[in-house]
Formats: sequence, structure tokens, C-alpha cells
Amino acid sequence: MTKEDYPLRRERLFAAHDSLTQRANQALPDLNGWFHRHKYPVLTAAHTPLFWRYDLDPSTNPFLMERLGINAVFNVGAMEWHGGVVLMARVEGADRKSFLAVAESPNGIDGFRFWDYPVVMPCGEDPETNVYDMRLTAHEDGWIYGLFCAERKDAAAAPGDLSSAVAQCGIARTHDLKVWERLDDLRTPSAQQRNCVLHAEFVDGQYAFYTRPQDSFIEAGRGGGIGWGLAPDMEHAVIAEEVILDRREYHTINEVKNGIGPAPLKTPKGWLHLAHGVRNTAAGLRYVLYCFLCDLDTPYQVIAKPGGYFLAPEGEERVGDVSNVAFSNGWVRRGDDVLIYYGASDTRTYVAATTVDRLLDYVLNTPPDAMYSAACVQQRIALIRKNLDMAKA
Ligand code: M1P
Repeated sequence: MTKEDYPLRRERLFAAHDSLTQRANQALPDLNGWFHRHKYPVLTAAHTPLFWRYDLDPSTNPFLMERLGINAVFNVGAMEWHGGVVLMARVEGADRKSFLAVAESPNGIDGFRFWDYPVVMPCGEDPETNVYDMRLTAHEDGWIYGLFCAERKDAAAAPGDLSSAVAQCGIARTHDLKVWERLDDLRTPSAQQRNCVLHAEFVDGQYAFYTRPQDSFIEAGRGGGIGWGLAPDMEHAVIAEEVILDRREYHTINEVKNGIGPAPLKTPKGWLHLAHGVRNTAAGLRYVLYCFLCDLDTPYQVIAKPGGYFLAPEGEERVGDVSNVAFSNGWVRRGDDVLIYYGASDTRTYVAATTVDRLLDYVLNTPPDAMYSAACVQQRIALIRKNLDMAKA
């Protein structure tokens, strides 16, 4: 590139970035009545500001090269913010390390722009190697809490094993999403934790957590599913007793693993949950989203749970660094509308839209998993018979 080419290349880079971040999204037709997708991802690596990636000084970067690449933007926490929507994104650098950063949009569907600086998350004397998947909870105590995975190399790993890691639940709080106070990591009876979420209200005067006990970094092992526990304080949160709220089951969408998505929505009929379930296939793990409803007064009791998945990765969502993954840790209620943000294949972020009424109808009227083929046939025959009888009448 000659010196003369520099201004043109710079102009093209900025024009392409502007056209991406200003592109209007398009609602896609709703296929099952549960939600509708939108055509374009709301956040990708290319949405990150150019000044995060390029040295824009021609004297030190005459070729206008990227200096610090971004690999992916996915698995976002979400909340309403001054009438708009903010996403707390997992941004993964080309160096594989993730960090957290806020992007804001007036309508939650398109026009997301990152704040100038990523989140500076305080860390202690033993800094984690990787932080990701923050769930945001505006708690009734007045703080906004962010619970996230804090990952470190396993100190007990055998020599030469550079993959074994330990996942724990990091906790921080803020009032403005800019200045964060780091609290102790959550302590539970389980060896490791990921996908932990803070409930927005006190339960029995204590802080209530959704957990995901796991034996090792990847395997849930004896961890039976999504857990629940109470802690008397947040500065040094300790859960003494962890109970399983939504159990993993053989030959279902969550036989291998599951985990709560965002903090549940409070509705007149119960606490509405979005979670992810993981099953095995010959092609590897498949991550899908599912929903269930918990009792308002006893939020650790599931009162309705449809069989099967609510949202599975489709089309280009299925392709990425970890293919066949739909993962959500953020949704936003705006009146009756609900915007669901989901990471696609650990690479980019999409939004689907629905309403509280639709979600309640879905969880209350979709039949549960019948658990074996013969019972599934009977379940389907009941539906077919009802429809055919009605058509004859
Ligand atoms: O790679 C798929 C997902 O794997 C993990 O989720 P889980 O602990 O349920 O397996 C997380 O690392 C998540 O970020 C990732 O999307």
C-alpha cells in the first residue's frame, strides 16, 4: 500500500463499519407462534469499534493494519437502560481471551454501538485467565449485579495438561455499568460452577442463586442439573445447601448439561425461565434453549415445563467456532414485549422477539416431555384426534 492509498483504505474501513452498525434489522416471519427471529445478528466481531482494533496513527501504522483482532461477540447479558437496551457482551479477542463490554441501542433490535471502553473488571491477587457470560440482575437491594464465569488454569492439572481449567462464579456489582465493585466469588458445595444467576428478589430474607454444579470444567458429571441455593450476604456469598431445581434427564434436550439463561421474568403466573440444554450427537454437542415456569412464592419449584426445545440454532446460526450452539444469558421485557438475545455457535449474537403472553401460553399449554417413544405417539395421537374430530364436526 502506498502512502496515497492510506486515506482511501481508512475511508473504506469506516464506511463499511458505519453501514454495518447502522443497518436496519428485519423481522422474519414467525413460524411456530412462539417468537420471531430477526435476519441480521445484532452484534458480531465486526461491530466492535475500529479504534479497538486498529492503530489509527499513520506514522505508527502506515499499512493501516489491525493490531488487536476480535474473534467473536456472543452470549450477552441484557437490561433496559434509560429507555433503550444495553447488552453486556462477551467479546473474544483473537488471542482467545474474553472480556466484557457494553453495547447500547435505542430499540434493542438494531443500531447497537459499543461504549468507548470495555468493562474494567477488578480482579484479585489470583486473576482469572478468562471472564465471560455475564448475567445482569437489578436486585431489589438497589445494586445491579453481574454474575459471570471466572476461569483459571487447574493448578492440580498433570504436567503437560494445558487444557484443564476451573470455572467459578465471579460476582461484581455496579450502579452505572462502568464502575464495578468485585465481590468474593460464589462458594458452593460443588467443585466448579458456571451459568450462575442471581434472583432479583430476596427469598426468606436471603440472596437467592440459580447455580449449575459441575464436577469438572466441561463435564457436569454428578451435578444433576440446574441448582438453587440461598446466601445470607453478597460480599462473601456462600451457599451451604444446593438443591436441584431442574434435573437433567436421559435422552432429552438436556441430558448432558443445562444452565439457566438470564434471571427469570416475574409474571402473574410465575417466574418465567429461559435456559439452555445440551445433548450429545455423533457430530458433537448440540445446545438449544428451553423454557419453564416456577412458582411465585417458592421459586425453586417448577410448575410447568414444555417438552423439547423452544429455540434451536438454525441456518447460519449453526455455524461458528463451536457449531450447533444456541445460548442465551440475556433478555429484556419492554411492556408486554420480550427481546431474547442469543449467542449463535459462540460467534455472533441474534435477537428474537415475543411477548409475555405468548411465553406463558407456550409454557402452560405445550405438553411436557412424554419421556419415551410410545408415550410420545399417544401424545401426538391425542392432538391429531382432537383436530380431525373438530374438522369433522
Ligand atoms: O461452547 C458452548 C458453551 O459452553 C459453555 O456452556 P456450558 O457450561 O453449559 O457447557 C459456556 O462456555 C458457554 O459460554 C458456551 O457458549
